[in-house]
Amino acid sequence: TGKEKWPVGDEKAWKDGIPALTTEVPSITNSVVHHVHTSLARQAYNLDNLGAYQASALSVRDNLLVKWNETQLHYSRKAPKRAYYLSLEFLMGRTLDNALLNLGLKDKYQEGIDKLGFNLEDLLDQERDAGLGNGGLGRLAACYLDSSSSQELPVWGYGLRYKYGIFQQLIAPDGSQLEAPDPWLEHDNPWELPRTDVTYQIRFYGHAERLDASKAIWSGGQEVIAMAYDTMIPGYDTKNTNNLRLWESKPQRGFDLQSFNAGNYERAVEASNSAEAITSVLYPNDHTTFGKELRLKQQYFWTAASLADIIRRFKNLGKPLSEFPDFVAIQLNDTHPTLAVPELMRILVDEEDIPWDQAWDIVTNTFFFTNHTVLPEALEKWPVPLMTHLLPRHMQIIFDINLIFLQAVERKFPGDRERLARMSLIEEGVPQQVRMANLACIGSRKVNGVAELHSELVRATIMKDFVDFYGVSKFSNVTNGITPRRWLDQGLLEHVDNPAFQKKWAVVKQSNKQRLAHYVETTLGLKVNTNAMFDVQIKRLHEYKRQTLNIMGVIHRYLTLKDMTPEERKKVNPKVVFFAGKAAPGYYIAKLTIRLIVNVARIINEDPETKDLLSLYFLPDYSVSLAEILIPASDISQHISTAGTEASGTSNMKFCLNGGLLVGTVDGANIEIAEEVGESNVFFFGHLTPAVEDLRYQHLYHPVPIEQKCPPLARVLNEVSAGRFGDGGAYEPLLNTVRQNDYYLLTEDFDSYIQALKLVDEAYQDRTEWIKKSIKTTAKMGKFSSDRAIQDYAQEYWNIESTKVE
Ligand code: B1H
Repeated sequence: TGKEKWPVGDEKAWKDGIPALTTEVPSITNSVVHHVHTSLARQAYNLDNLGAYQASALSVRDNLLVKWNETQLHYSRKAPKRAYYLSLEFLMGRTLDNALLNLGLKDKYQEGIDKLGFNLEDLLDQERDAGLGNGGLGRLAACYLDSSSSQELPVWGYGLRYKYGIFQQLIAPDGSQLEAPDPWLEHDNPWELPRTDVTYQIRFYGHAERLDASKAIWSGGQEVIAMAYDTMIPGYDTKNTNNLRLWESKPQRGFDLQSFNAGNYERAVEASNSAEAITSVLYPNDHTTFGKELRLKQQYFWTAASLADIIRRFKNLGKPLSEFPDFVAIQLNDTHPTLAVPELMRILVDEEDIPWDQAWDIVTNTFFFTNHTVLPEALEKWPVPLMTHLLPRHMQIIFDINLIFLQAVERKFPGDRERLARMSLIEEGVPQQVRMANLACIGSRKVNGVAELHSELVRATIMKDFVDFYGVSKFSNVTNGITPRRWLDQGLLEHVDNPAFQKKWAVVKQSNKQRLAHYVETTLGLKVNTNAMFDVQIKRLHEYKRQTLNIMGVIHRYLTLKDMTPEERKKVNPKVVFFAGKAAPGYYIAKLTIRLIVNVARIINEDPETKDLLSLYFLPDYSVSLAEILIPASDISQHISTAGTEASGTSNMKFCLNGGLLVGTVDGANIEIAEEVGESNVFFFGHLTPAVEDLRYQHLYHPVPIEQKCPPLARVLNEVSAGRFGDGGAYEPLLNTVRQNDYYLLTEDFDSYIQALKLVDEAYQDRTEWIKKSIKTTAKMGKFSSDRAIQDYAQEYWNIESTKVE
């Protein structure tokens, strides 16, 4: 309204007191020194890089807060429809560098910090990654926040403030992965604003008593407090600065007083422990569900707190709840926040007295659901007994939703019992289970996949019955994107054929390779040949992503080199292969793959006959920050999932944006990348999605021994078995996944994979052609900006408009 009353005192005094932006070098140095003295209580003589980083971060934070405050005021005055992105993961990485870039103040701060006798790059390196995510799904959420601010869209993120993010990966002497906790909040986090005044009480357990056919009262049980922490999300070249709100769990104030009164101090402390446990750690099982009560608690705690916050904000508008979907859109990032569907029903029906059908109407016009994988092991199901125990009222609501829904299905497809069983929210069995993807689908206005092929597979497989029921228009596609701010590391073109430009391009690539080589030397103490082709595969370790295919290819290359005469070797182009990625702590085969890679590296990097031509590095503890070093340094990167298994992939986009070419299968967003950059600039291989099912069937019922099916791969496996890379027996379980059954079809794709790598070698021989390919690739990547993706969501799904802060 612009007519807020000044709460106290003199309006002018308030207005004059609003801090201004700090944008010039003298005021920047002043503000950094100010923070050294007042916030850190230190001085020039006892300031190290960490302290200087903290003071600089606080100075930048002051700038962000000026914009953040203006943005929030502007949004509440304008009251536009808002969108909320609910994600259990936000893989933000570091903030300072990105904030400086988006504020347009990097040069000024560099200069200011220089004046104070520090080096900005060293300070940037002091920051810990915010690793609140597993991989692509969490990083996507972070890119979407960046784009929402940059596109001046009123979007907030909601997630959990895990005390420990994704584990730190260490490599044991025998080459296997060890996990250590990630205490990322050990030093104060300058980027978060604790909101001790923004809290909600969240109930668990207890009992639900029905009042009539739809309404009930949920009471008793245990309550914990959700407290908000806000993180500023700056946009690029705009004032708009959105908010990411993360919840921390805390024990109820005066928790379990009875125990205290009875003198049972230990029980009281236990209650406080269990409340704090909820947000203590990120679950590291990417693509697999674990069925643990604590995970379900996380999901409810987060969705309930977020909804309470969203509803409170909506109510401030003074509108009736029937208009909720006109002012609020909520995106469900995978099925993890699906409890928001029954939770909103509970609030509307039980607390707001809205009739069931009207409430359902509000719910199904508010939510939107993104699916990120069709792999069956990733589809979330929760045991009915667990849900009944933890969330008795939600379980009732889910049964009620199910009953009404199945009646509608029955009317449309009379007598089709099997269809009803497939579409039910409840999977029969001992115990019964709640199918979260079905619940997310029927509770949402629209459902989308994350690349064209994937969205097609969603329609054809996991959501087929729902497409029959609702019609196809509810199911569409938004191809993923990445923010060019964080992931584009070099300038642009127009000058593909300009030799001077090509030369500059090559120089940039070369210096990026040197930066990576420097990193490897300082962290692992190993020297990297920067004159070689850099070949990179970095992603979570997973059988479907086929790091195994890559390492088998490396061994094959090594054996081929060993077979050559010295004369023949002279014609070979040197190559360095990099791997990085974490394995879920309980994923045995994935961990064994890491161990094999590390031990193969030890042997071949020491072989005097071949080490100048082929070397191999496994870089521990992959993270956003490490990706920022690896990606710009690549000549070629590998995205080699079995066709139909990788929903999209987003690192493929980051590599191509940085002029790295791609060797990959016809899968996920690889397909759309090739459409954009031209197929001649992508190295495709392998069977296509429609063939996969048949091949798996053949493997199961008409197996052919690997010696017959793929002799070169059989040879590789035999060398590993025979102990050429250390303890052969250790790898048998991994090798057997290929020898027996071969679910991910390595034996089917190995030959064409080796062929594709050969084409890569040949193309790399003609360096000018290669550079042209590289330039063209970067130039054609516009489609994969998350700005485009977020505009798709804003227009086709959320119906929100940009709300610029002037
Ligand atoms: C993706 C996940 C995922 N798909 C369950 N599914 C998780 C599933 O903790 N969990 O339970 C965590 C993560 N992650 C990835 O999403 C896809 O594999 C990529 O292909 C895609 O690019 C990315 C973003 O859409």
